[in-house]
Amino acid sequence: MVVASMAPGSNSRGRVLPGIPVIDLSLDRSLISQLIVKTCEEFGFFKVINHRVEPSVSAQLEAAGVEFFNLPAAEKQRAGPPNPLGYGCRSIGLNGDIGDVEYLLLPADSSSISNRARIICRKDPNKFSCAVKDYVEAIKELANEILELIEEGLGLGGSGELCKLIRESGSDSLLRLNHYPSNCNRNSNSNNRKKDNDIKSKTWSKRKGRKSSRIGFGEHTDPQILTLLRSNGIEGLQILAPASGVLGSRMAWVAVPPDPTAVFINVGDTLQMTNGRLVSVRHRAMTNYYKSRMSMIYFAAPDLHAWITPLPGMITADNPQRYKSFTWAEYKTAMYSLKLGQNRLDHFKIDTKEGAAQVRNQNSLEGNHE
Ligand SMILES: O=C(O)CCC(=O)C(=O)O
Repeated sequence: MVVASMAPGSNSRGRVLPGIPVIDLSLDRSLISQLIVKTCEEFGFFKVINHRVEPSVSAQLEAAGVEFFNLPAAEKQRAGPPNPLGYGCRSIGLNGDIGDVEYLLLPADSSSISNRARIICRKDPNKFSCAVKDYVEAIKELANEILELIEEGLGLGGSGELCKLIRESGSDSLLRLNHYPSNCNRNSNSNNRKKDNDIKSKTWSKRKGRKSSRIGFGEHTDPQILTLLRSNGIEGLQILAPASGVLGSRMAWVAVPPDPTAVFINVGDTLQMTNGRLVSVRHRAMTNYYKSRMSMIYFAAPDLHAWITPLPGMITADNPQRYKSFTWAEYKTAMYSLKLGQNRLDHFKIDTKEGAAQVRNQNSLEGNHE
């Protein structure tokens, strides 16, 4: 595997893996498709370099995001509340999760973007909507490319099974801009002090010898198929991974070194269409004491009615069906009923005996057709 060289060890914001898996998209296709599947099996996470998302396109969206988050609070609130799309501050989801973050959750289809832009950026909605559309177009291409590579690495050839889920016109994909204000800025604002102290008592963690960071976005897995994240050069993202980088070793929070030129990829819950072969990664984001961080995240999701069911060849006698099939709408309903950190896939788990019986039935049906 192509692995970034990094000094092993740990820092106060999470351990540092000997190497975050890095996939260089300029390398041979058959090699990278194997590497991607391997890293998705082990970590559910990797970073891609030499991708085709132009730096100018990312910079344009980052600038639009910064301009929005710099607006006075009352102006930003006009784009909220997030129900579920729109501007949100501190509250994440519907079940009382709180983080030190403000965000804009946006639709990824062109006409909805234009409509939203009129509320989000009254000064120049056209500029805002162009920045979002250009980025979405580029990052969606990258999502397609990664899913094609995953299909190839899984031996599904050019079946297009995964890609078609996000390509369809009714795809429920989203774009999220997260802004994590620095703690020192926040602390200097006396209006925020009371709220700060409430959050602090829950999330502030004191560590020796340095200014602490806080939970910006609590631990969770992403429900969608694939997540593509790009952030500015400030650290904050952490993944739960084998501490020593070796599968089977103790799990620990691992700090992901920031790289604004790269795109970070998370396997989402819905890739359980691989029957547990690819794992969705638990992750969280911490704030930085001195500098604010901004991330731009594309969640590639299917149509609400899409049926999420194991891909061909993923169910075998040794690996009976692990999860019930579900529609994306059903999965979202389950997600909205749970707290951020709860394991949603557990709600769709099949008892293994039931799964084995399904394989036997399937085999005997296939036998009857021969
Ligand atoms: O902002 C980040 O780095 C991670 C945020 C995240 O996990 C999310 O928005 O689902």
